[in-house]
Amino acid sequence: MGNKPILVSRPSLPNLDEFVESLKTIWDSRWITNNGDFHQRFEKELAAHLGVNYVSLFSNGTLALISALQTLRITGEVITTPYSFVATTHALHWNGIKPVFVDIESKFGNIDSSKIEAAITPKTTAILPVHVYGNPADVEKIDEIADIYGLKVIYDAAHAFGVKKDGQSILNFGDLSVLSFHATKTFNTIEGGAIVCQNKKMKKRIDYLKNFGFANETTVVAPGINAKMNELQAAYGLLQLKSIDEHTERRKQVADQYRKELQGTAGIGFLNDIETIEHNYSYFPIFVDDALYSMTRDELYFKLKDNNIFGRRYFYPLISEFPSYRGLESANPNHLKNATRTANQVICLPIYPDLTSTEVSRITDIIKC
Ligand code: T4K
Repeated sequence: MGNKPILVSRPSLPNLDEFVESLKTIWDSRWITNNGDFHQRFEKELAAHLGVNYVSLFSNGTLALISALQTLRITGEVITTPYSFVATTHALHWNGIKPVFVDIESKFGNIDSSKIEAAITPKTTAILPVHVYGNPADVEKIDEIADIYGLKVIYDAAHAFGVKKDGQSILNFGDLSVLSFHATKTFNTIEGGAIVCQNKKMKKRIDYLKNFGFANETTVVAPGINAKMNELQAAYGLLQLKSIDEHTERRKQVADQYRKELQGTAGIGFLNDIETIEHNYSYFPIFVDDALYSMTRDELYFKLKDNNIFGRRYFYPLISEFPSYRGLESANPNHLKNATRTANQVICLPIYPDLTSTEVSRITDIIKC
């Protein structure tokens, strides 16, 4: 019992009876995908919940990212961060775009906005920052740079479901924001994702692109892809909206307990809440400084594993270190010092709504001794 495996995340599921009711409706209707009733309702309710104008649902976050770049016809070079999940850069690669990596700031792990201008070339068309762990990137500065240089901004908001800055959704910054609803995310539709946009015209283009480019039965306006969310997942997502606030509150309690119990442990750093931000507590990263802590990050990571605690080193290695990207000039680690250090220090500890306080203490006890 004491040694039960604890994974980094555990998906929250909707009420099964309610989901079965939705399934019965779908079974009766025989409408199982392609912009059905549940899909349309979920888009509307999600937009209202998030406080955004328009949501286009996708089958996953990666296809949403790839399609967001297509939507804005991004080409050439795009400035991005190496400190993310590989999907961020892969989306550029799948569009034939050259990623240009810029270092992160060392406080929250987001792209360092003060280094973006130096990376702009005549080929730069856009900036693709990530709100890492749900902490907002420097949106005002990034949007200002984009305005000055005539660049587009697509935020990879895969971690930022429900995050608000000064009471406003973080998804309203930039041209487009992309969400992931993967099983491991704060809000899941098993697999899934979305693009958030500001106006109807843009939504129309996004919706064409995720459905092969069809504008009507006989008109294909662009070489689109098939990235539609089906009715079962949309119905599941609608039910998930009922419990998301309660789950976020429970995640906050877990994060607070971690902070309380790890406070003062030499060599273990963590992120604190920012006053102006409504957080979603999607991840709980700790940063191991082995000059001050009794062991290296990897020694702690494997010690936790030996105790059946499966944290994850999100995001190690850096994307810029993978074979597909390490040959790029901007992948030179000398220019990515903060990112390299952070990737070598991080462990994301388990966090999910039903992680018990006893389990949190079991984890912190191992870290503290
Ligand atoms: N941009 C960013 C910044 C992202 O973080 C991601 C995805 C994307 C874009 C792309 O979005 P999607 O196309 O995925 O919608 C996981 C997720 O698969 C991935 O969605 C996520 N980021 C990434 C950070 O984490 P892995 O390779 O670590 O997954 P895996 O299978 O090792 O699972 C992680 C942990 O969760 C394990 O301990 C097991 C546990 N788990 C997993 C699943 C699937 C469960 O307990 N139940 C489950 O059903 O990538």
